[in-house]
Amino acid sequence: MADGSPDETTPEREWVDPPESFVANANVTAADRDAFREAGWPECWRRPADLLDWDRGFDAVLDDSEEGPTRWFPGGRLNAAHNCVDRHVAAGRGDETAVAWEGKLGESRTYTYGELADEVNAFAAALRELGVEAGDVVTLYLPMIPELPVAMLACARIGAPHSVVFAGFSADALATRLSGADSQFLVTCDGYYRRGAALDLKRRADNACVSVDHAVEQVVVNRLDDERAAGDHHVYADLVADHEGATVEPVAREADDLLFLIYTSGTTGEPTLVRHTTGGYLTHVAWTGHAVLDLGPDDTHWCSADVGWITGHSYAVYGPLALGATTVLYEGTPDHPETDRLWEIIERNGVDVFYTAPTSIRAFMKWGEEHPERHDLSSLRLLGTVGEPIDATAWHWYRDHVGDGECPVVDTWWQTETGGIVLSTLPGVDRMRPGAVGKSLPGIETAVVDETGRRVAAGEAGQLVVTRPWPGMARSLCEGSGWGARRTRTVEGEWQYATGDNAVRDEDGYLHLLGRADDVLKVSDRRLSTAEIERAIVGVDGVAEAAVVVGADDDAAHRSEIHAFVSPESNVAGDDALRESVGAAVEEAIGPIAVPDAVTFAPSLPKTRSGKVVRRYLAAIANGEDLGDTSALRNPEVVGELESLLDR
Ligand code: 6R9
Repeated sequence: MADGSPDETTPEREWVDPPESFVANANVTAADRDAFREAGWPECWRRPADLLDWDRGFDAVLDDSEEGPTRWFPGGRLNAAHNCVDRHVAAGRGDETAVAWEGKLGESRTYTYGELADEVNAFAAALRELGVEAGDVVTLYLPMIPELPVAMLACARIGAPHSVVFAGFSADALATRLSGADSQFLVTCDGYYRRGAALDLKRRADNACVSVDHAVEQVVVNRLDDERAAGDHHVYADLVADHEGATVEPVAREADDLLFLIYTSGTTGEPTLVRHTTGGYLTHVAWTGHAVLDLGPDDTHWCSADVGWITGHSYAVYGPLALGATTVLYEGTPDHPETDRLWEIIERNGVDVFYTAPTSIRAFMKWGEEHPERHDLSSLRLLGTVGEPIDATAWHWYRDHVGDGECPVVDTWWQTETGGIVLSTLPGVDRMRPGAVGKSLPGIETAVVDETGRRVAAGEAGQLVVTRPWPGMARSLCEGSGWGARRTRTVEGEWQYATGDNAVRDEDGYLHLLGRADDVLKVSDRRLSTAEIERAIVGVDGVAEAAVVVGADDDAAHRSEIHAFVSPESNVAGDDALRESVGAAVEEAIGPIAVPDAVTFAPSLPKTRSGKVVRRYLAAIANGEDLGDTSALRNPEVVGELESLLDR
């Protein structure tokens, strides 16, 4: 398995080589990588852009002149739905499967590229008739059902940016996103199943709409039943039936016209709006789908992330469909009805490439290797992970028990803001190092820097920055320097985007990610902000202060635990009633995914002399880790009190 000289087999210096059979057939070879390097930045991005059909060729790869924003592929025009659907039908692939859906109740449904084209056209025609014009934002509040990618592509077809809101978010969270995007159209559904229970999504959507200042037109997909509930909304199935056979000419968009908006969690209490462009984003996800996930038209790809998050946008929808692959969409949870549900789906669909999060892999490990081993997973030829660091033990387990000890594993680092993968190994070119993500992809440059933006030495920790624009970059990052929300700056003439992640580069140049440097929480593969959760908690009567941190994995919830430290007002008891109010407030403001798994009431929270809560200590306390030196705190005694409260 690990080869090379003996010192290379110690855990930190371990190398694992991809199998020769994979290398021989990989989409991107060492020669391709060299050609990419020789072309130089930004010209090297011309070839990835050639993976797409352009209605008008671009005049230049990049315009990063001093005046105005950075623009990728200026002058180019294209349509994302044409690229993800029409061109595959035109190439005679209309009968091949585009979307393979696996429903919560064991039902399955497939859409060929031809069927996808028909429904996308029909729904695009319906949206137009409802008054949606190019540039109007359409909010999609839908669970993992095929109507979600259909609606995304229908929006793309008519040039209306979509804004997908994760179906697990609350009415309040949806309302904030509808208002923030000034979105007057909402596609939702009557409800969906989660852990055996039917959830009423429509009621949440209605509650959100009444608290938005402008009128919102609703389209409702019937997921739970076909009784067309009367109401002041349109029924998706009726709209599609009424427009059956319609053809809507795809609108040619400028390369930097918006394809979609997506809200993510930043360091403030407000959700951060991230906007992605049509040409740059689609180039980036198609290219990384081709080069890193090694996808092509013959592949069945399964990215297990929910389409409500960026990973699902890029690698469950746009990337695989732009490449003409089959994408698997799964509505359920990995342990329902049995803990081998995923392996059963992989076996039945002959999945070639599986892309999931370390948190899921850790759950699979706990459930036991007998589950994957009971299934024939020989169709798999590449595995990927994303969302948080994966340690070497989980990496090996994944490769040994899911990948039969053979499949290359790509650990891919990226963010909502980067649009697509930024750091990874190229599976047919690079050696892998379990526990490290690899290097920047060709055409992308990164560095690890100190607070002043200067590079630190190998082995030293610092913040990961990207030092040159890349096609998938969010629009706000294109709009000039601004160290605030945009997190871009110029250091000694060099442009830098600060990722908010700490990292260390080893002596072989491989990057090891150390977690967030800011107050963004990665609760497994979901991104939340401490400020957003804390604001909801502090809003509860009787709460003086609160701080939240991420703890160990909670198997039942398929994610890491959120641990809240709450300090009640002096005359208020920290009891179960208050604990319940805290949970309810977070559920209402954000949704069940952000509700703390543990609440510890504390007389006060550890603070610096300037009064800032030090979450690092709280995380160490929650996880039973060593605290180190606490003498810089204004109130070091509180740490001892907290530890005794947690019985340590
Ligand atoms: C794609 C996605 C972004 C944050 C990012 C980092 C963490 C993602 C990672 C990883 C270590 C990896 N992250 N991939 N950390 N290794 N391979 O997850 O986007 O939801 O915006 O989160 O996720 O902390 O900054 P997003």
